[in-house]
Amino acid sequence: MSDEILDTEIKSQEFAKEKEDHYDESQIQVLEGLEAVRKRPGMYIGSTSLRGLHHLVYEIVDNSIDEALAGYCDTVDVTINEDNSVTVIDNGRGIPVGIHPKMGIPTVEVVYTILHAGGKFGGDGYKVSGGLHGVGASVVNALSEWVEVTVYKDGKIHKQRYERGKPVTKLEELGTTDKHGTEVTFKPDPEIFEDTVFVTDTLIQRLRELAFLTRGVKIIVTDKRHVDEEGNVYQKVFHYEGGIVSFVEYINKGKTFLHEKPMYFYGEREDANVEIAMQYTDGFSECIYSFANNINTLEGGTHLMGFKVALTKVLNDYARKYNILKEADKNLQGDDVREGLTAIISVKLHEPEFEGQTKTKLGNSEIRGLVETVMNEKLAAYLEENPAVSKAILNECLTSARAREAARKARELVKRKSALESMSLPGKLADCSEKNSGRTELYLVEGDSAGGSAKQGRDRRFQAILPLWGKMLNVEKTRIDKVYNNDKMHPVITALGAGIGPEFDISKIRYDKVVLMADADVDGAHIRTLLLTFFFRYMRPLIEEGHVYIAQPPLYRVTKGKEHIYCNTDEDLTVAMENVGGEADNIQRYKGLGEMDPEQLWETTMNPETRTMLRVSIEDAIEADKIFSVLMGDNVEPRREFIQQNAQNVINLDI
Ligand code: 1YM
Repeated sequence: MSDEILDTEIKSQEFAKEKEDHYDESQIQVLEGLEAVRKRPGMYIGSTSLRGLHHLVYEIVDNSIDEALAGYCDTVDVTINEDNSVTVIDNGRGIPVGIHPKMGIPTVEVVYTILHAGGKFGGDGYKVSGGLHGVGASVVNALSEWVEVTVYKDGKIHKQRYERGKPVTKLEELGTTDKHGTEVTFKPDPEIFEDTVFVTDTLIQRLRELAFLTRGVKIIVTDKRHVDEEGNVYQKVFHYEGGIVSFVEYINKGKTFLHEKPMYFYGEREDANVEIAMQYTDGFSECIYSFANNINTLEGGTHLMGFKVALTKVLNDYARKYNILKEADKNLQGDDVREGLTAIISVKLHEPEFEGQTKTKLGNSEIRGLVETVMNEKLAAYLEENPAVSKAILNECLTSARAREAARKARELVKRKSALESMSLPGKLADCSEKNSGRTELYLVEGDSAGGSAKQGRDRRFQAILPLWGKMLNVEKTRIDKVYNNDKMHPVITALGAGIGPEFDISKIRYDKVVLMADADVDGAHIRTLLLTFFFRYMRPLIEEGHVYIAQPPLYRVTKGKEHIYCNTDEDLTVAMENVGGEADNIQRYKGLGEMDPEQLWETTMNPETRTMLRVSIEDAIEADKIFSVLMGDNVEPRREFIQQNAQNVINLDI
């Protein structure tokens, strides 16, 4: 079992082999190891922000998932306790408690106190750690105020407690049990983390993803901090017998598909395996997500490359063979065969190499061949066996190819026209005088009248205004050629000057910030959602790199004598009323931007010194993708469900 591997991992640290004394020399070195983690936590968990905080949970859960992958555990229970500690329980073999031959202390203590010893040495299973993951239990221990580990194994219960990485009790035998498994509770150290309050949604999303990626494992998430009026504790259970097939079905809920069941392909080599699930929809966006050892490879890599290359080849070969593509026709391109496709590619391999800016790009070259082989064989066979489906898919691909050709022509026409007219910026744009200063801002403003106020109120050196009017296009239901020619979208595209879709080039954007400024009511929210959908589908890097903002015009103005206080929320209003001292002279509720004069608009919403703006970010692209298609797509039923489920979260329907 693991002792052997533990040995090799620990060897380099050359510990003295003393069995009796708990605090011998080796232990001192151990504690120095964890001290290093406390000094530079970022090196081990990426950051000490919320992201790092949640990472602690994933680190412990990963050990349970490894145990599940090794075939010994099928249930993982994650509980956020009232005090913001977290308990993770699995029903696996339990961490070994016997004295470690090299270290002379119980193996569980080795796992929790020696840096890197808690890594993945999961028997016959694949090493499922990589990137930031897998730094292990000892890192969580080092960064926690306290940790308690309880092991149920061989009929006995053992427990040990640590504080800031150091054991404060010996491993104690507490009694007998017929259970087996490991239970760990830890409380993140407020000396280390900026914020120690877990965000339920963040944990839920990752744990759901893990349940999809680990077929058959039941992950139960309980948040004891959230109890409803009837006294029920918040709980969610994720258990998917379909694995990544269920994942695709989950993403595609609310879409119309071209074939009933997602396709599923599996293949393996000695030290790696690949799973692919995919389903075509009649939509226009491409939702392809790749994972390596359960880590979302946001920057793609060799597995994704293999998938894309093989997909294009297999579909072209089939289309040629059955004369769907005629001799004179050009081959289908990658974009054509991926339109409307939802796919999950999940690979497991022994020693993943993660590259790229965020270390989420898989570098192992051998994986590309494996994925290509699996696709070439299995997808080709699927197409042969399901001719009706194949025909429907290729039809969509051909339509997509034609639309792309039409879009290319439309773009060329626009380019030529603008070259002739020399003025290519939209007529309604009030541009700023500075160019590319790194602080320029483009305000997209709802309605001509608010646009007028914004034009007068702005600082024209660096703030540009583009008024938008009428009904915006819902891009979720439109193909790229129509988007390009649309009279509502076209000004936005040309004002930004960086193209759209596959040709979008972030380095060309003419403004550093794009600010959506709409009324704080339902119509304003609709316009914001339409614009965000557009940016998400056609200019995603703009959001990913943090250029998109939402202006926060005030909801109220409280006047007392000559003093005005602007409030963005009802809570602010309550505070303001308390602070003015005595009755306020006047409380104005703003229904729209139009009610503010240019000076007020500047002061409250546009002046960088005094305004608040929300920066739009994509925490979870998969979830965002799903929500956009549910909210803006064709099918009404999932939208109704979404609204019913989320209505209780809406505090102020006017926002
Ligand atoms: C709530 C956290 O840590 N579960 C867990 C961890 C281990 C085992 C089982 C395990 C692994 C092996 C053999 C093996 C670990 N053991 C070790 C080490 N849940 C949680 N469940 N027996 C039990 O890998 O061969 C490290 S993790 F090193 F002690 F074997």
